[in-house]
Amino acid sequence: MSLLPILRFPDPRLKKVAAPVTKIDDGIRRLAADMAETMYEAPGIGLAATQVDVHRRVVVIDVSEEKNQLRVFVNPEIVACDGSALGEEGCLSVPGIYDKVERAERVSVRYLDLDGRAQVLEAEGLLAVCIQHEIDHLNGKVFVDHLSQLKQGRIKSKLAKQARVTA
Ligand code: GNR
Ligand code: NI
Repeated sequence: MSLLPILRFPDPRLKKVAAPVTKIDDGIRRLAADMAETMYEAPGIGLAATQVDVHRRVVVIDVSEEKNQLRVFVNPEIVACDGSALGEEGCLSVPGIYDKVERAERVSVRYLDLDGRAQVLEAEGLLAVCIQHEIDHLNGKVFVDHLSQLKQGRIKSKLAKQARVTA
């Protein structure tokens, strides 16, 4: 297993739209394992392949307290959703920035597991938020894209300033 470098907003590679996985092979299983290791080490509750500069539709999520309930989603698609709620979000690609985003409260997500079997998961709460956040990444979207232009500008200057002091 290996830790993968995480792209930082506003890296233009975060805007790429990921391609569907056509075959679940050892390369995809290896990618999912490396992404899980990277997510746990960060630490974070989710990671999309886009964030590690791999533009394929693969997501890992673990919202459990004990960090022992890894979920891997290949080609995830929201097939139904309802309700809406405003919740505070953060992102490993936008370190130190947190803001409220409106999301569906409940989602049904269809995806393939690592054995290539089609699955449907009904999610709510933090898991539902995280699934929506990760599918946004696969579509080239970061949570700050949901914020006003004014806030996006402030976030960019704050991150640029951080980058200068840590350089
Ligand atoms: O670790 C993460 N925490 C989080 C908190 C609220 C809403 C979404 C997230 S996802 C984030 C990890 C990440 O950047 N995934 O893309
Ligand atoms: Ni993110």
